Amino acid sequence: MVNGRSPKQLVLILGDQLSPSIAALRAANPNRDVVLLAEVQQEASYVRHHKKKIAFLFSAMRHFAKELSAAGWCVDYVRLDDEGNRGSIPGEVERALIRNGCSRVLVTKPGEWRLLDELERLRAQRNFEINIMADDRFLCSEVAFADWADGRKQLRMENFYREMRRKTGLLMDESGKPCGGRWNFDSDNRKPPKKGLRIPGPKLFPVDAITRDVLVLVEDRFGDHFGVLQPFWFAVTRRQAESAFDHFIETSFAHFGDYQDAMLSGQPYMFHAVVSLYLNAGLLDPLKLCRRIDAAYRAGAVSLNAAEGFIRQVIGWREYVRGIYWLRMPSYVKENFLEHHNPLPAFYWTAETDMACISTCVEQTRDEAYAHHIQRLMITGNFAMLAGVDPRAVHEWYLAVYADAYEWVELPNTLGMSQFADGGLLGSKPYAASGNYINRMSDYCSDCRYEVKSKTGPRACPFNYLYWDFLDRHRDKLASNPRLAFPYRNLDGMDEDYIAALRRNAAAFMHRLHA
Ligand code: FAD
Ligand code: DLZ
Ligand code: SF4
Repeated sequence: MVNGRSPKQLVLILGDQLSPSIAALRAANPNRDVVLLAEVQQEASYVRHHKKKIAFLFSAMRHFAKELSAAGWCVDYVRLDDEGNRGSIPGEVERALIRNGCSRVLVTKPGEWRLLDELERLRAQRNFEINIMADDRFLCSEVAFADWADGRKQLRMENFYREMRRKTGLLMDESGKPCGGRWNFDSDNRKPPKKGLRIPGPKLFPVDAITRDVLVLVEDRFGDHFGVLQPFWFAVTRRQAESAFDHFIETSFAHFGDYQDAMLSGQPYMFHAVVSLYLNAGLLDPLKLCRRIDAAYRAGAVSLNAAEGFIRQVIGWREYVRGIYWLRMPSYVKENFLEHHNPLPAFYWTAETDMACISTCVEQTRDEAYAHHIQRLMITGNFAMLAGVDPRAVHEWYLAVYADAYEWVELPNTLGMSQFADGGLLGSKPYAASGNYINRMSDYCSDCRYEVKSKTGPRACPFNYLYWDFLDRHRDKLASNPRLAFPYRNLDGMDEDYIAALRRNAAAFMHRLHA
């Protein structure tokens, strides 16, 4: 207290905290405190983020600052090219404290362990008062997740998800049972793509003056980062993000469930919502979206399998991976259960490969900073695991290339779900698949140099021999997994000469890959 009044506080809002009701703003006083938003080199380059991701966040930050000012807050906004910008969040906090005559900092807990650690160090080194508040934009707090996990032999998303359904009442009937008598309709959500589907795609927004400035800045300062910057059409305000979600419900949601796992060349978005970047930056509220879907189901406007599929992703997977992240960091990022050490192939950056599925997904990632879940899991993720790529390199790629990527959500999805590097903590089996799966769920194979039906030989699909070689070389770690009993039975039924041919093909392919 200064002269009987509370001291002026600096309210730090990070680039993915663009929510007007975020904890630090709720605890602050607009008549006294100063809000700091800072564009800094370090956050834009600790991995070399996709140009579209940087432009999206800088523009959304600038728009959010304008909205806060209009709402009466005193906002101190630091642009990347402002003179004296120290290039890091701690550096800008120090400068802003002095500039604004503040004596303490209020911040909502960052979404990445790295930045939390930096703020805690700043507090210790400079003896600043930094009040780090829990991020309550999630349904399940870190403490509640740790309590849920405590004492369980196995963590499984499905059990966690059921608790979240009970907690929220989403898709629950009056007697406390799940609507439709089942918790999960995933088995209805695996339709292969049909030719001739009309796919509307996400809502595209025009570039305004704020975004135009940001695009010039990003091209100038991050021109050598991965990705194509224009055309740029992302929503950059809350209102736009809400209208992007309305557009999804009106145009795509009817097919969302059925074709959730389907992939088609030239159709990066299929019937997906394309809202993860808005949710993760704080422009959309996850529970509000789920309540709308729940209401639409109850009004008979959407099918149960679509509604349940969407709600499961948001209150199930999204919350579950965050729980795992904070439960297991900082050691989680180092896990490497399968002892994979190969470098990431160059085609993850260039798209130059004869494998049509990979080149399609990487080109799309380069152009849009987006790939849907099955493309991330079963194409680029699956290949990296079959090819024995170091999970840390895979993680850094995913963190850099997608507009929705922050470590709390990206790391468990990559390291746990897609690379099985946590040995089955997050999911019960490795998502490994041969070309057969890709052929069933996409049209990629029809335009590929390789033959998806061939298992060995120069034209054989690499996913085929790499898949069997993967199971063969990890027999000691994976054969006892009950969910892999079927493929191991198949492997055991193959004759030795055939297995030797698979191994030879895999070794030759890996040799060419790293030559
Ligand atoms: P939709 O398919 O329309 O789903 C609706 C919403 O559900 C999404 O917006 C998202 O918020 C949520 N959701 C769905 N699946 C997941 C999941 N597995 N984990 C968390 N939330 C989920 N998602 C991210 O938000 N950021 C990431 O950095 C990220 N990295 C991933 C890396 C890998 C290797 C894999 C396999 C998945 C990753 N995901 C990530 C999850 C998922 O791929 C994206 O959330 C989804 O593709 C976003 O597109 P959408 O908004 O169109 O989602
Ligand atoms: C991702 C990102 C980028 C590219 N730039 C900034 C920035 O300049 N300033 C900022 O406050 N936040 C940025 N972010 C988001 C942060 O990296 C994010 O808040 C942390 O990784 C924690 O999730
Ligand atoms: Fe991918 Fe194999 Fe199909 Fe080619 S044949 S697109 S490599 S799965």
